Amino acid sequence: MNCPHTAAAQTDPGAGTVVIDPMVQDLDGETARLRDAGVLARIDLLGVPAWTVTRHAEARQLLLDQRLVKDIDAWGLWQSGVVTRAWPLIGMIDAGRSMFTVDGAEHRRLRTKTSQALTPRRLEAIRPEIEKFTDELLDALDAARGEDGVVDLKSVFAQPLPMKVVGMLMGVDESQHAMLTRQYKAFFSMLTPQEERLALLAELDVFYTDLVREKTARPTDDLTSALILAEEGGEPLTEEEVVGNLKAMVAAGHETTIGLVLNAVRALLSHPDQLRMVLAGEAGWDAVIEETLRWDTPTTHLLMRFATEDITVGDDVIRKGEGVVVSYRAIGRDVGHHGPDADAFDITRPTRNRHMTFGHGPHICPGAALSRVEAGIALPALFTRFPGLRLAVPDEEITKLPVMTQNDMTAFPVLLG
Ligand code: STR
Repeated sequence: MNCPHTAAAQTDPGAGTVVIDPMVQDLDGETARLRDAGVLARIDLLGVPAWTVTRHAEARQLLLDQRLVKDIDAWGLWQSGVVTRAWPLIGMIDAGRSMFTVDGAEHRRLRTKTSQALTPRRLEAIRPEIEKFTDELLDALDAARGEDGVVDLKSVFAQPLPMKVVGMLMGVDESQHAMLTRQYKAFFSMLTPQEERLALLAELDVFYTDLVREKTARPTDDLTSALILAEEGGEPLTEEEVVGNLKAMVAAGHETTIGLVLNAVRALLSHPDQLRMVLAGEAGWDAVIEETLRWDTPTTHLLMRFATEDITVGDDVIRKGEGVVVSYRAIGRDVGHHGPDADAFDITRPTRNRHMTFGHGPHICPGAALSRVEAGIALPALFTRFPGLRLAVPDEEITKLPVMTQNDMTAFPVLLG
C-alpha cells in the first residue's frame, strides 16, 4: 500500500489485518469484520498498524491495565520516527498535556475538578439552561424549513445544542461557536489535508490559550475559571494543562453528543414500533439513550494506548511499544455480552445499560452524565414538538462523514410533519 502519511514506507497490511476505511463507506460491515477478526484484531490506520480490542470483557480488563498508557512517547512507531505529525490521525493522540493524555496520580490531579463539576447533582443546576437552548433550537428548526419542508436536523439542532452547552460550561462566547464547529469538522474529516489540520490545531491552541489568559485575569463562574484556581492545598494546573483540558472538553463535549442525539433519532425512525412504545410511555427515553449508546456508539474507535510491557490477551501478545485502540462500536455488538441478537436495536433489551460506551477505569468519560442529560432533554422535546417527524430521504441515503474515529453523519434531512 502506498502510504504518504508516514516517514517510512509501510509494508502491506498482513493477512487478517482489518484496514479501517477512512471514507466510512460501510460501518456496519467493518464493525462485523472487526468482531469476526477476534478478541484482539490487527488493524491498519492509514498505513499505521495497531491492535484493537473488540470484546467487552477483554476491553474492560485492558482499560484497567496500568501497563497500557496514553503517553505517546511510549509508542515504538513514534520513538522510531515511523509515525510523525504528518499522519492524519496524530491529532487524536498527540493532543497536548491534559486529562486525556496522562495517567496515574498526575491524571487524577488533572481530572478531579472536571469530574466534580459534571456529577448528576451538579448538572441539575444547568438543566433549565439546556431546556432553554433546546426550545430555542426547536424554534430555529421550525423556521429553517425549506419550501419543500425539509430541514437538516444535524446542522440546525443536533450540532448547535452540545456546542451551546459545553460553551456555557467552559465559558466560550457564543460568537465563537460557529468557528469552533467549522474547525472541528475540518479536524475530524479525513478529506482535510494534513497541513491544514496542523494549522487549524495551532490556531485553536492560540484561541484556547487566549481564553485561559482572559479567565486568569477575570475569573467567572465557569469551569475554565475553576480549573485555573488551585485546589485547597494543592498545586494549581499549569496554563498548558488548563488549555489541554479545555480543548479536550470542547472537542469531546461537542462531537460525541451530536452522534448520540442523531443516532437515537435515526434508530427510532427506522424502528417505528419502538418509537410508538416510547411515545406511549411504555418505555423510557433513558432506554432509548442507553440502547443507542450500545448499538450505534458515537465513538467508533478510541485512539490510543501503548504497552509499556508485553501484555498477553488470550493467544495474542501485545508487545511493549505497540499501540492499542478500543473499538467501542464492535464492543457494543459483542454477542458474548449482549446475546446473539446484539446487532438488533431493541430498547427492551435486558443488557441495554451494560454497555461500555463511555469507557471504563480511570479515563471513563467525565461527561457521561452531561451527555445523558442533554439527550434526555433533546429527544423528548423534539418528538413532543414534532410528533410527525420523519426522514426526508430513505435511510440508506444517509451518509457517514469521512471520519475514522467518530460515528457522525454528513447531514440528517427530516420533514417535521
Ligand atoms: C480532539 C483534538 C483535541 O484538541 C483534543 C482532544 C482530546 C479529547 C478527545 C478529542 C481530541 C477527540 C474526541 C475524543 C476526545 C475525548 C473523548 C472523545 C476522543 C483528541 C471521544 O470520541 C470519546
